[in-house]
Amino acid sequence: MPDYRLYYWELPFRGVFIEMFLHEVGVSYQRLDTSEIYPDKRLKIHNPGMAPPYLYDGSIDKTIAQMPAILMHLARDYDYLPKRSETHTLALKALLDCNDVLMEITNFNGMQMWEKGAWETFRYGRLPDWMQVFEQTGRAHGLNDGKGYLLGSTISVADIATAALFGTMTYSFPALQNDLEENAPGVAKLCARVEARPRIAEFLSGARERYGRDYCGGQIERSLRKMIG
Ligand SMILES: N[C@@H](CCC(=O)N[C@@H](CS)C(=O)NCC(=O)O)C(=O)O
Repeated sequence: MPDYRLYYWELPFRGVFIEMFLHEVGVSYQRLDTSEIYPDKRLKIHNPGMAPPYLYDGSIDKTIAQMPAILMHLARDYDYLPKRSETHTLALKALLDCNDVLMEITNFNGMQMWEKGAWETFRYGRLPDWMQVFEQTGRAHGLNDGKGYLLGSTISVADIATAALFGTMTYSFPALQNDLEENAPGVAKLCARVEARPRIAEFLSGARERYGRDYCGGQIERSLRKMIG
């Protein structure tokens, strides 16, 4: 049995990307408190990493940080990467795009709290553009309203990440569901299909019971909630 340990906060945010993937491929893992590594031991582990999430992989007896790197590692091991070099690269790009959206929606990981003007520029400018980036990527690879995946006819890590991004965001902030449906209708349906995959659905139902609509936590979540109303 593979030995994985995920160190993350008791929140969905970046952790849910890894948890959804681990459930999709049906491997078990332990979820551990970040304080076991972060911050005191972050330089003492193999492959030091600045901040959670961290994934320990017993098969290499090492720990990996950075959400996109963790997903690339798992996707390679479980054959969830597209085969062609362009779509393989686009899978990495999709993970990096997801992480950029997470950074932007939290105003650069909570560096500053949201204020109305800046929030509206993001919500009605960059966020719809991001949604369209995913939609156009999917359409270019055959995603339409009810079938297909982001990078072709087979599910890949990019689909799990896309659903972890927009599915979690719209669950935590239901008002953003309309934004997604207007700007990225194919992606909205893709998120619902990925979330309905049996192992993912079971995981999400437990996680949503545990965390409710919590998203990224802290003052930045309070600031986001104030903006979205
Ligand atoms: N780029 C990193 C970002 C890591 C990150 O910012 N983690 C947040 C939680 S999602 C954190 O704990 N930050 C505390 C810190 O940076 O000291 C990743 O994708 O994993």
